[in-house]
Amino acid sequence: MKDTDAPKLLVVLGDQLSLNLASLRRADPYRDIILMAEVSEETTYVRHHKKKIAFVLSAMRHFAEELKLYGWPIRYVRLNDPENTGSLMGEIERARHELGIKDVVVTTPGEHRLVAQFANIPWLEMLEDDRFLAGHEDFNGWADDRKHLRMEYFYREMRRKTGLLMDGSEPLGGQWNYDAENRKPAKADLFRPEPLKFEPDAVTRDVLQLVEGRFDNHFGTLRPFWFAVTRKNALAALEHFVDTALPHFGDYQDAMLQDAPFLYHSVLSLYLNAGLLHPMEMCRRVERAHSEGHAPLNAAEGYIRQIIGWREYVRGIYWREMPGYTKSNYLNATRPLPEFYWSAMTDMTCMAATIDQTRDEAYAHHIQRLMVTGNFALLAGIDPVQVHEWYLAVYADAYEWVEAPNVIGMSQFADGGLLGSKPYAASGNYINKMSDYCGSCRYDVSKKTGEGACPFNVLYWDFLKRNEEKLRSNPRLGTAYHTWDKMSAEKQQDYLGSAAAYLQTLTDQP
Ligand code: FAD
Ligand code: DLZ
Ligand code: SF4
Repeated sequence: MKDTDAPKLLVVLGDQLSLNLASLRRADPYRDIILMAEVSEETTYVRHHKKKIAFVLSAMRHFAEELKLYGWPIRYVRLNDPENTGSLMGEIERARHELGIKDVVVTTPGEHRLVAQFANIPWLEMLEDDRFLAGHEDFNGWADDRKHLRMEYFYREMRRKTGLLMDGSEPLGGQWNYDAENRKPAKADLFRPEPLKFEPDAVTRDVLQLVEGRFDNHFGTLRPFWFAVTRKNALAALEHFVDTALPHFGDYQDAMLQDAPFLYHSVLSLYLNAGLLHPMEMCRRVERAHSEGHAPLNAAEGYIRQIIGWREYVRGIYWREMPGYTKSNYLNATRPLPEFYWSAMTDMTCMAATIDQTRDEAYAHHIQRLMVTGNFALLAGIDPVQVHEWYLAVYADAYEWVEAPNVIGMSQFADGGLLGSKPYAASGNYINKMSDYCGSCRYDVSKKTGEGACPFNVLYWDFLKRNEEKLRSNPRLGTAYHTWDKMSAEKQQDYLGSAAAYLQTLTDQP
């Protein structure tokens, strides 16, 4: 029998930095002890971007200080502590032993990898992570009796459930989704707001030194480091986004400009995923901006949809499909990830710009992730496991529960269409329409085949032909296959030959 009055060890992970965390709500500060541990297993299970490690460790240290101010007893283990065992499990065991505590409580981790480690241990209790708006039961209840799990229908349920942008039982403005208004290409003279940037304080400066010393061989530029590492500053970043960028968020959501890495995006995902912001408070703030006349409906609806729709939906898919999901490879893609995903050494301006920016900021916005680096990997037939590991490493907001469905499902179609109804495959024409990349590219976006043709053009048709058996029956690709069928055999051969020559250059690379 459990002694309910015995002290407990409450473990708080690096992406659980929320005062309203389930395990903290359950705890008694006069009896229990919080454990937070910086451990090499978490900092190296993929070679995370240096900025991501610095963000998580500094935010953990600030959060521990905040908890101390509230009077919580804390055992905080630093990465360089000589006794550090290097893993969360090791640190839990060590704390239990040294403190003489039997029972451990943790809010369920966001990644299956850790849940598997923590499962079936009699003295370890995992509480549901209720910082999300749809629990597993809610999602499964919605998904169980459906043939197709389409985000749009899940999103409508979430609008009803939360009451966000609702007019009684109807969506505000009469439409659920204003995406059709959100496809404006970027103009060169567009005003470009920047996210709110913060000077590193003494705690962050210490962490930066640690990261410089220990993770020099990881991808990414560490300085300048400007992320918020406290809830107070993350809230300031939210206010800044609402003031400066939200009104145009919808209009230019899909646009890309070479020297504007953030455009009208919020750059808040890293704070939200680490627990410094709560999804509902962000959505309420955006809803208020609309009701006060500061942001149009297409912007507010578009933003809220990303959070209560896409974010919750991908999490639901992840937990429904794990553990097998991250190994999915529906299209049997096997090509190794080209080295230029790390070096940015490629003549394709769109790829070089997105990868350069990823290296410098640990950030790229959705369309860059989906339609540039993701699209290229899909068209070139890169092994989805390698693509998944790249995305998990390089972005400051990357945790497997949100990254894997976006990569394996949305971007690589490796789940065979469970998440998206068709592959996000596009030729150079799409990138040219939505960006200013092509003007300064060595490749010619208007050239379809042969020397100097845009690789996206060449690979697009090769991708469709290569995967014909699996994709031809997809109704959303009917027009594309119809166009292919109408091409002369000579033209088709021209495409396939050009693609083979281009793909050979990838194979020949070191
Ligand atoms: P904004 O454009 O300002 O959007 C607002 C918020 O909506 C984001 O902060 C985010 O919390 C949420 N959101 C938007 N789209 C999605 C989505 N598709 N799935 C989940 N949440 C979404 N998001 C991550 O948080 N972590 C990842 O590791 C991640 N990997 C991705 C990989 C690929 C291949 C793709 C296509 C998308 C990925 N996304 C990921 C989703 C999305 O690209 C990022 O959430 C977004 O770019 C973060 O920047 P932002 O805060 O400026 O977002
Ligand atoms: C991402 C990360 C990193 C880099 N380091 C730590 C750490 O040292 N200690 C910790 O508790 N958490 C860290 N995290 C976040 C975890 O990896 C995250 O909690 C799991 O992946 C579950 O989502
Ligand atoms: Fe990218 Fe092709 Fe445009 Fe070059 S021409 S920037 S490769 S889409």
